[in-house]
Amino acid sequence: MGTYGSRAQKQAQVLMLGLDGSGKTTLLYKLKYNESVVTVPTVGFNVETLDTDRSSPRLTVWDVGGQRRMRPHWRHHYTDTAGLVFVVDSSDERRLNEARKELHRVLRYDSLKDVPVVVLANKQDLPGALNPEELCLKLDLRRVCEGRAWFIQPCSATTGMGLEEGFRRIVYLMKTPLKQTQEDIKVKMRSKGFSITAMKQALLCGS
Ligand SMILES: Nc1nc2c(ncn2[C@@H]2O[C@H](COP(=O)(O)OP(=O)(O)O)[C@@H](O)[C@H]2O)c(=O)[nH]1
Ligand SMILES: [Mg+2]
Repeated sequence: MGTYGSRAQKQAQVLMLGLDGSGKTTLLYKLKYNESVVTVPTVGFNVETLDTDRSSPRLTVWDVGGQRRMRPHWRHHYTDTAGLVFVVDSSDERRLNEARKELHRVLRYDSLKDVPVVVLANKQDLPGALNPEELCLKLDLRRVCEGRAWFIQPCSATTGMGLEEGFRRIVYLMKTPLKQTQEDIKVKMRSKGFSITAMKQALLCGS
C-alpha cells in the first residue's frame, strides 16, 4: 500500500482529487497554515506534508489539478497512493453527476483497488449544501466503495470545520485493516446500545 509501512520513511502519500473548484487547494492550505488563501485554478499540482500524531506516518498530500484537461494526469499518481481523498462541492448540485462519474472512474483503477477513500463533503458553510447522507446517495458511494474502507466527512475549507477529522479518518483507515475497522465500529456501537440494523448500516458505510 504505497509508501505506508516503510519504517525508514514514515511517510504516506495521500492523493487528493475532485473536480476543479471543489476546494482542494483552499483546504490544503487551511490545514497546513490555517490560512485562507486566494486560489487560482491549479495547473499541475500542489504538494504539502502534513504532520499527524507520532504513531502515524507524516502525510504527503498531493493536490492535483481537477480541470477536465488535467484529469488524464491523475493516474500518474496512483501507484504510490496509500489513501485517496476525494473532494466534492456539496453546494453545486449541478456538477454532482460529473463528480460521481470521475470518482467512479478513478476507483476502477487496479492500482487503487484496496486504497481507502475519504470523501470530503466540502462547502458545508454555504446555504443549500447537501448533507453527507444525500451525497452518499447521489454519488452512489455504498456500491462503488464496496469492499474497501471509506468514509464521508462534512467540512468547510473556509471555516476549517471537519478538515482535521477528515484527514485523521484517512490515517485511521490506512493504518487499520478493514476487518478491524468493522470490529471497532461494532464494539463502539454495541457499547452505545445501537441496534443490529443500525450497525449493519454503519458497516456498509465503512464509517
Ligand atoms: N464558501 C466556501 N467556498 C469555498 C470552500 N472551499 C473552497 N471555496 C472556494 O471555492 C473556489 C475554488 O476553490 P479551490 O481551492 O481553488 O478549488 P480546487 O480547484 O479544488 O483547488 C475558491 O473561490 C474558494 O475560495 C468552502 O468550504 N466554502
Ligand atoms: Mg486547486
